Parts: sequence; structure tokens; C-alpha cells
Amino acid sequence: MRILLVQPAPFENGRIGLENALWFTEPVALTSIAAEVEEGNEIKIFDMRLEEADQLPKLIADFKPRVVGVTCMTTDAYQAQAVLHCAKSILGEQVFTIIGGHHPTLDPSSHNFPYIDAVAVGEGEETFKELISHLDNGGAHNELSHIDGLVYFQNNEKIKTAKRSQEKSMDVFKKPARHLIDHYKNKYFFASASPMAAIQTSRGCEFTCNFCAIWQFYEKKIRFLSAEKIADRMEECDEQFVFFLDDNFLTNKKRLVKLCEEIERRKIKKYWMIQGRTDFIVANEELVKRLRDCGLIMVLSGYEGNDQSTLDSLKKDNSWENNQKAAAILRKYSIFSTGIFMVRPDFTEEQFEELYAAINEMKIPIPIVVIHMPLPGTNLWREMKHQLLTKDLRLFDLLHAVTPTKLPRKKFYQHYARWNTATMASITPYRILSMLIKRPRLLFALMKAYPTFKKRREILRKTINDPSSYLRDEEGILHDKPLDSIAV
Ligand code: B12
Ligand code: SF4
Repeated sequence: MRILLVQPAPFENGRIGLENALWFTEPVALTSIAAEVEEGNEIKIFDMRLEEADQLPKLIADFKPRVVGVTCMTTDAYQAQAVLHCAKSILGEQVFTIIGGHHPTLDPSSHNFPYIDAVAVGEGEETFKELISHLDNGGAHNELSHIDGLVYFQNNEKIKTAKRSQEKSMDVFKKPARHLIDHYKNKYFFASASPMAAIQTSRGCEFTCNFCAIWQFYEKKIRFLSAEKIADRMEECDEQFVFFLDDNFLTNKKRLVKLCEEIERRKIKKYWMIQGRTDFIVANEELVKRLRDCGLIMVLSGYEGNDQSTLDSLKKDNSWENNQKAAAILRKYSIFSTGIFMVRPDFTEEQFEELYAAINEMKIPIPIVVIHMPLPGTNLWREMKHQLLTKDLRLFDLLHAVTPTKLPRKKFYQHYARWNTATMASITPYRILSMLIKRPRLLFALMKAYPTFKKRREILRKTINDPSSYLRDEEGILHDKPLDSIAV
């Protein structure tokens, strides 16, 4: 059977494009589900972020897939739907179309269209495997009730099959079929860490922050790939840089120690980046140092705000003091920290200034400031959905204010768009160099892709530093008063 899996591109119309310049990863969702059905099938993966848009219809017409699957986060929803619309328009009812990922899982009903045959809810490996086998055996497109983890619509009636149970350990899954994206080799990066591979080594998070739906997506459970398997996957990839995609890599100390042992024993010489919490860093300084010695070069953490009350209001279950200490510990060991901070739509001019000053004081090498917003599926959504000024999912990218701002909107964006220039003191070239001089091999590795990164960054800065970029994006799709009720 021929199967086409598509990674959509974010919307083009005046988009901010943070991801294009800073962090751009391979489509791991697609390589993961592809691996499970590879045997006996011909699979193509198409990453629209790296292709000309007009190539998709051409590919569909030439390849004539029996199944087209697309992955989707909230911001990508319309583009993902357009992919499936395109497939149905070209191939008609003979093609089976399916959408999966974070947004479809958290809000399956928003994908109720005649050109979408099914929505995959939750973990996709087993669901996709069973679906392909059903279709391979001549099963009908709308007789899917025996396959767990699906939502489909029959004559506008929503049919939800039994919940897909999550595998206990990630070791049971086949390793992602990365060879299916060989044609995009060397295209993925984090800043100048490039070429970069991406590996997911755990799923879920034990914390319950109110702005994040990870713990709901994974049903408050956390599952791991064993240290041995992580080391195998590191050895198997050619890339010198690896991003571990886990939402919270810094947990399960026993596994991290075992990973260090595996890396040391096998003499793996890769540089790797993670997402992790500051409380773990503070509580485990020695282990952090050992992780550094095993190749850790960057930790991305949600610092969120510049005071305790902000962290508490987000149910972060962490302290402002931990954030400050963690930033210092990472600097001490020449590990780059990427700190994500949030401004709230109700910020005053003073609050913007205080946040930027706090970031500079913390000397975070890579600070990023986003806008507090309720994303579908989060507790914050349930609390704030009546304040929303738009239903347009393209704006749910953490870079637009989707609830009313206290300052006039233009003024709000004038202050927000300053974040990049206002936090420059945090990231001085002297500070970066003084960290890298202690890791000369890393300095050399990062230098190779630095000119390309610099170019990308210059282009990005033109957009993110300009308040009119944000206003232009929302033109015509944002109301001045909250919409009354939006059902999810
Ligand atoms: C890497 C990453 C990115 C990459 C891009 C990844 C990509 N390929 O598109 C970059 C850095 C560009 C990025 C950007 C953003 N991201 Co992001 N990102 C991630 C991260 C950390 C890993 C994604 C991943 O590869 N996971 C591994 C795969 C295996 O898991 P998966 O995607 O869930 O796939 C499984 C199932 O969902 C399902 N499935 C998925 N697709 C399909 C398709 C089919 C057909 C089937 C059957 C099943 C299926 O099966 C898979 C295997 O079990 C996730 C967190 C996470 N835990 O996933 C956040 C996450 C997806 N990102 C998120 C957000 C908010 C953003 C940004 C808005 C933030 C920002 N402002 O920078 C932007 C949006 C960019 C845009 N498009 O406009 C949110 C999404 C929430 C939501 N409601 O959609 C997440 C969940 C993080 C979070 N803590 O909430 N992101
Ligand atoms: S924000 Fe981070 S720590 Fe909080 S629930 Fe999400 S993944 Fe976990």
C-alpha cells in the first residue's frame, strides 16, 4: 500500500516565524508512525516547511497514495486540513485521510470535515498500525469502531472509539524510520547547532502547569525509553547534534545516571540539547555537571516570569529562586540556557520593563519572551475561553495576545516587540565566548553553521522587532471584544 505522511508548514501570511530561525526539528511524529507500518508498504514523508507548496498536489497525483496522514499542532490546523482537502480533491473517495497530533487529540471536533476520514486521538503508533491493516484487508473507510483511539464522523454524527491505552514503556515501539527523511538531511537545527537529529526519549510530565496540555495529552503518566535504547539511537544517527524532544528530560535520576554510564562506556561524542526544569538543576548540580561532560550543551526551561506570584498563578510548582540559581549553575558549567518567559496581556509598561531587566540580570544566553495565552486543552483554556478575542487557530502561537490587553493594543505590541533588543544585555558576545572558550571543541562545531544562523536571525529580527508584524497578522481575524462562547 502507498502511504503519504505530511508535515504541514505554518501559515505564510505575515507569520512571525520564530521556529524558522531558531528551532526547526524533523517530523518525529511521522517517522514514528511510519516505522510501525513500513513492512510491506511504500511510504513517503513530505515536509512542507522545506518544499514549495505546489509540489504537494503534484506528489499526490503522481504517487497516488491509498492513505494520506498529516500531523498537526494548533497553529498548523488549517494548513493540515488543507493537505487532506487537497488529497481528497485529487484522488476522491479512494484515498483514506487521517489527521493526528496535539490539536486533533485535544479538540477532535474541530476536524469534522467531509474530506477527513478519521482523527487519531493520542499516541499514534498502534492506532496507525491497526488502521493500515484494516484498510489492507479491504476494510471500509467508515467501519472503524474496532480500532481504539479514533474519532470519525458518519453523516455528521461523531463516533469515538475506545480510548487508546498508552504503552507502558517506549521501548516497545520500533525506532522512528528516519531514513524516510534522508532527502531532508542536514536541514534541521537549533540556532547554530546543525545538522541536528531529534529523538524523543520520554512522553509525559509529572507536573500540571495550567497553560500546558502535555500532562493531559499523556494522561498524567510519564513513560521512558531506556538509557540503552537512547544510546543506541545516538550512535545510529550521523548528526553531531541531537535534540531530545522530551517535555521534561530532567526527571528519573536513575535513568539519567545510566545514560551517562552508557555514553561514557560507548565513548559517544555527540552534543545534545534538552528541555528541563530549573528545580531539578538546582537539586542535582553534580549530575548536571556529569551530563555536561557527556555532551549536554543546552537546557531549554520555562522560566515563565520574574516573580513568585507569576509562577504560582501558572501552577508551575517551582520557585523564582530556583530559576535564578539554575541560570547561574548552567553558566558555571558552560551549558547554554534557553529561558522562556511570558508577558501577560494585562501587563503595564512597568511590568514589561521589570521583566526585561530581570532577564538581563539573570544573564540567560538565549532568552525568549512569549505571550501568555490559553491553548486548547489546557486548564487555562477552560478558565479563560470566554475572554478570547478570536477563534482563529493561526494566532494561538504564543506570539499574539488572544485575550484583551490592558494597554492599547498598539502600545502593548510596541513593548512586546522590544523583548529581543531589550534583553540583549543578557546575551553579550563576551559572555557567550567566555562560555565557549571552556568548550573549544564545541566552539568549533558551532562555528560551521554560525553564518547561516546569523543570516536567519537577521531576517527574523526584522519581523519580531517590528510591532506592526503582530498587528498585521491579526488584521481581520481578531475582534475588539471577547467572543461570547467558543465550544471545545
Ligand atoms: C519539536 C517541537 C516543535 C518544533 C516543530 C515540530 C514539528 N515537527 O512540527 C518547533 C520548534 C518548530 C515547534 C514550534 C512550536 N511549538 Co512545538 N513542540 C515540539 C515538541 C517539543 C516535540 C514534537 C514532537 O516531535 N514530538 C514527538 C512525537 C512523536 O509526538 P507527537 O507529535 O505527539 O506525535 C504522536 C501523536 O500525537 C500521534 N500523531 C501525531 N501526528 C500524527 C499523525 C497521524 C496521521 C497519526 C495517525 C498520529 C499522529 O502519534 C505520534 C506518535 O505517538 C512538542 C512537545 C511534544 N511532547 O510533542 C511541542 C508542542 C507540539 N509545541 C507546542 C507549541 C505551543 C509550539 C509553538 C506554538 C510555540 C512557539 N511559539 O514557539 C510553535 C508553533 C510553531 C508553528 N507551527 O507556528 C505545543 C503544542 C500545543 C498544541 N495545542 O498544539 C507542544 C505540545 C508543547 C507543549 N508543551 O504544549 N514545536
Ligand atoms: S510546562 Fe513543562 S513542567 Fe509544566 S506541565 Fe508542561 S511540560 Fe510539564
